[in-house]
Amino acid sequence: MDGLTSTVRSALVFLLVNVFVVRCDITDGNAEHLKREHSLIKPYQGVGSSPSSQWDFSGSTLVTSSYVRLTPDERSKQGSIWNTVPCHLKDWEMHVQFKVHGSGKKNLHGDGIAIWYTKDRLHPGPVFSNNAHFHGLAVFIDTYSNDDAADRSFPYISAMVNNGTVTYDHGKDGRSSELGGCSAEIRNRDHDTYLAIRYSKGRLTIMVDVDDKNEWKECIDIGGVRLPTGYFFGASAATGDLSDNHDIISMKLYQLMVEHTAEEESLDWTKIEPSVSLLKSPKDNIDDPTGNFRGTPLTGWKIFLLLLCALLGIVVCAVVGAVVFQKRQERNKRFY
Ligand SMILES: [Ca+2]
Repeated sequence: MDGLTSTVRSALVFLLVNVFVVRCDITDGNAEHLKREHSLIKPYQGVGSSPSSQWDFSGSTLVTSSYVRLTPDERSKQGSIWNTVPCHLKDWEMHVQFKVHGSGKKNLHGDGIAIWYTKDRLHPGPVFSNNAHFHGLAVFIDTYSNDDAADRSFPYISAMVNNGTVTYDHGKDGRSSELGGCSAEIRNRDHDTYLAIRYSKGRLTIMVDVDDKNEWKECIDIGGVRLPTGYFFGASAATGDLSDNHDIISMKLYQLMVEHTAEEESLDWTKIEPSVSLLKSPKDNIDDPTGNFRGTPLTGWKIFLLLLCALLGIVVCAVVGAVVFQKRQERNKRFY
């Protein structure tokens, strides 16, 4: 019995180690790969004020030593902050720590934050205070449901890739152009809230960490996304009739160490046109209440994780069974 228990125990340890290794792979938070020139970190020294500054801002944005407030909790404010250094990394992961808070009651607050990776910077417009016909990637943290008929819960996080030809439909919360999304309770939380955007080998993955559990939860994961190098990272926010404080605490960009083929390396990545080779038209998302792309094939690590979970389940059952069996044996001994 003891032999069996120790075997089960070592199997469990082995599996847990594997889970840990897989998790490390999902969230690359390796400080060595942090790119300072694309990161916005407390206390934001020199932001906006010096010619050598790597970030500048416009509109209602207020930079303090502990947060960057894109808008205060007041009506009709628009603010943004932009990296001045174009990003030439092919594979990257951006971690955004943010805080949305205000005095408005449920559903009486707005509009949210957008995180950008775009060709143009500081280009004001109607989409969370930025240009509607942008080139590149936008991730929206939309706190107000403009569409009365929406069958989803807000705040809602969604992503959009644009080559300048598509207009974000504010009245429909960008539903017709979104690539996927998820609901996330991010407002007026007592703890820190995070969003991660990973772009690697044509795969866009968006994860959230908003429940104070220090773990990423997948929000969007799609392949076939093409984004060039040489674009700019930024963040913007807007308030309308309803408002909130929209604060960015940090934006940390990590380089992902990924190998590319010689053919890929020889391309001029700055010439890539932003696009998504969709399995279905984004307009079909209207029929999909979750806004997720079903039908994307399971990738290697997903299958591995699923198998691992199944294995873990079996092992846990075996351990519990063994313990119950042992307890019963002991009780039986006491009786006789
Ligand atoms: Ca909205």
